Amino acid sequence: MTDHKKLKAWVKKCAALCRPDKIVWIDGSAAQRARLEKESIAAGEIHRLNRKKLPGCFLHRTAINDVARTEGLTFICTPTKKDAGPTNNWMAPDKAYEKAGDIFRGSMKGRTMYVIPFSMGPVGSPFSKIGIELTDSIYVVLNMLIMTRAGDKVLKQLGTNGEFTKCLHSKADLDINRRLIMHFPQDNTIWSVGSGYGGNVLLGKKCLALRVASYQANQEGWMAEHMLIMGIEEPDGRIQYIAAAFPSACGKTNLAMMLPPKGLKKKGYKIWTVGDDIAWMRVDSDGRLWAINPESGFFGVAPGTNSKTNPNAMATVNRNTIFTNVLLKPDNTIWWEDGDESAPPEGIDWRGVPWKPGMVDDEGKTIKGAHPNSRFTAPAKQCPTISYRLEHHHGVPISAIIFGGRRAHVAPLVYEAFNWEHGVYVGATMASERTAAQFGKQGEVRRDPMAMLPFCGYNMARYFRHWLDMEKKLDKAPKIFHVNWFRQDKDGKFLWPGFGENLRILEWVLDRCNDKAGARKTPIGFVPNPTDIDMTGLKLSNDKMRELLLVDKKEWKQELKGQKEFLSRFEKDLPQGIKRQYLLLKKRLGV
Ligand code: OXD
Ligand code: MN
Repeated sequence: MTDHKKLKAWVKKCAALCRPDKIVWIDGSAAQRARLEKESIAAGEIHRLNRKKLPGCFLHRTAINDVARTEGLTFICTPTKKDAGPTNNWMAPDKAYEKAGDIFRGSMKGRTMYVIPFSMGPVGSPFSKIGIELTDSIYVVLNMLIMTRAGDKVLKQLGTNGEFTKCLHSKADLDINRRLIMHFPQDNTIWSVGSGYGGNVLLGKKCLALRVASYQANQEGWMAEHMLIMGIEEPDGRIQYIAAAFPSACGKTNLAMMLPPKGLKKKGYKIWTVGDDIAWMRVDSDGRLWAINPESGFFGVAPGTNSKTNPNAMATVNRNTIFTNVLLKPDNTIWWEDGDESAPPEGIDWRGVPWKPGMVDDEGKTIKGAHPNSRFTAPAKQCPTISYRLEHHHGVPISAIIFGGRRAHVAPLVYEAFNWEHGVYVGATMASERTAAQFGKQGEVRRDPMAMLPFCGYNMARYFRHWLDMEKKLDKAPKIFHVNWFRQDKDGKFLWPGFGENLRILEWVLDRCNDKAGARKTPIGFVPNPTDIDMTGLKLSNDKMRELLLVDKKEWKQELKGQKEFLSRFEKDLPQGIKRQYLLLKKRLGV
């Protein structure tokens, strides 16, 4: 097992609190995984899917009230409220340990506690971090085995006194009133209790790789970001990498795995997927920003994923995948809305209830077969476009950073920030319409700086300052862009086809980085002229293109008000650079 005294003492302490019947250390072997799968099937926690059509695949259903991240129950437990900042829920550490401790107490009686040693990032990379998750859920173990590098090799790397994040999880009784997701960045500790939903319980992901890591990154001078990483290879073999931040369920997975559109195919581009959700970035000895994807799997949204929107994801999830909250078909395969097939005549819905297409609830609303936030957990290495550099300890150099949101209006298809400081302002003020990945009213516009609003483990004003400060460390800072694939016309129709066609915009982005493409200067940044984007093989009227690239001063003056209101939440802590950029934008808009 391990000779790490602190680790053993901590496991013992947690066991004394949770009182499991048994403790099992996860070794990462196929044999142990197979045993756990059997046990989990017997307990009714997972269901084995059609072995022929979906080999190695399982279905899991969460509790009905446990289908998305619960931001209202997620806390940053720093010594002072100010350390957590105005955008986080805060609880004093003592109180948080006590409150969650009451729920953890005895919660694992009659259950097994699994000890999962996991590495975020390739095992042994100087940029990786090790965590140990204790959990009473085999579903969590099986997911962690996909999403992280886990098992004995990590313990070996940890040695006898290596640092690790202490992650404690118990389903407890899955009662929403006894559910808490607590982060103690100063203690390098995460406590999650009362939930079984991925984002709340796969503690390496949002909790460690974003909330705790963002705090550590600020201390240590690097960046932990909610970003996909992808490579774009030109026919001469040169690959340039971009990192892009979009709020949850805004298409990061689709973009990271895109196929070049027909019209651009002859240019010979190839896309490489490095990551679809999280980027850890730091300045390397060449003065450039380098990124690793700390994960080894994808935890993607199923509905809307199909052979048109994301053929590579479809090819990834046809084996060794855990599906959560999708519809079960009579042939023991699965289905979700806006997938490849039309609805089956019958099935068992995500709640475990018999389902037929067109069924409505008491209010007359269509009952979905799969939950809108239903997910697949799939090994990254199964993705046909996975980059060989996923396992490289140094990761990939980043040429451009892209921010994006889901905005029906205001934000043009793409624009480039004037400089790093302006780019940080663009990221700090970005906004998006709410999706199914969060509880709350869908469609509502919320400011989501750098797509990190729910994931920043410390005061966001300080996070902005950290972003601004990174420029000083960089000899060659990536250029910063903003995209919006979701702009609509007057009738509410999307103007841009999206998906593979987005490569046309990435091409412009990279051409701008290489001083090869034109643009016009607008008050909000450099915007391409319609002729600056290669539209070969894509029919889109000039009017549509003009509308997509429009910067409407009236709308932007309104937008400026929203930005000001949001930024005012940070009061005196707002860094000078952000204030300056606000004033410059105001001036450029003639306000
Ligand atoms: C995710 C999310 O699951 O952002 O990646 O919610
Ligand atoms: Mn995410």
